Amino acid sequence: METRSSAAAISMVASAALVAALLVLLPQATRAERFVVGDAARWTWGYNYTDWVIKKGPFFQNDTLVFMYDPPNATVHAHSVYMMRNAADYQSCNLKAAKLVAGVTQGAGAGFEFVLRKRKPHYFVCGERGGIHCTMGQMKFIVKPKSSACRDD
Ligand SMILES: *[C@@H]1O[C@H](CO)[C@@H](O)[C@H](O)[C@H]1NC(C)=O
Ligand SMILES: *[C@@H]1O[C@H](CO)[C@@H](O)[C@H](O)[C@H]1NC(C)=O
Ligand SMILES: *[C@@H]1O[C@H](CO)[C@@H](O)[C@H](O)[C@H]1NC(C)=O
Ligand SMILES: [Cu+2]
Repeated sequence: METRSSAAAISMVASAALVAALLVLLPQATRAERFVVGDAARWTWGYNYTDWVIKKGPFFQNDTLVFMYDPPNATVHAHSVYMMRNAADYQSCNLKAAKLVAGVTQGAGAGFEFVLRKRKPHYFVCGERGGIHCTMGQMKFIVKPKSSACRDD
C-alpha cells in the first residue's frame, strides 16, 4: 500500500513537471484557448451567458469562442450572432447598428468560431425576433480579452 501510493505520488509529480515543462516550451501564440459558448447548453434561449463569462473568464487575446446552434426547422428556433457597436446598444438590445457575425445556419456542426483578436469589449447578442432573444432570452454577453502577456499573472 505504502509503496503503491508513493509510486503513484511520484508519477503524479513527474507528469505535473512534464506538463509544466511543456507549457514553458510552448510559444506564446499557441496558448490561446477555445471555449464553446454556454458549454453543454450551447447558444440558446434562456441561458445566463453573463454568468458563464464570469465563471469562464478571464479571456485572453486570440482565444476562440465557438457558437454552436442548430439551423432552424419546423421545431428548432433560429439563433444568430451579432456584435453591438457600443454598450448602450448592448444594454437596450438595439440591433439597428449591429454587425452580423454568424447567420442562422452558421452555428451548425462544429459551430461558428470567433477569434478574439482585439483587446476591446465585444458585445455579442442573438439578433433573432427583433431583439427579443437578447432581451427576454438573455442571449447576450460582453467579453473584453486581456493581453496574452498577462496569462500567467
Ligand atoms: C494572435 O494571433 C496572431 C495570428 O496568429 C499573431 O500574429 C499575434 O501575434 C497573436 N497575438 C497575441 C497577443 O498572441
Ligand atoms: C445572470 O448572472 C448574473 C451574474 O452572475 C447575475 O448578476 C444576473 O442576475 C443573472 N440574471 C438572471 C436573470 O438570473
Ligand atoms: C430539426 O433539427 C433538429 C436539430 O438539428 C433535429 O433533431 C430535428 O430532427 C429536426 N426536425 C425536423 C422536423 O426536421
Ligand atoms: Cu437566439
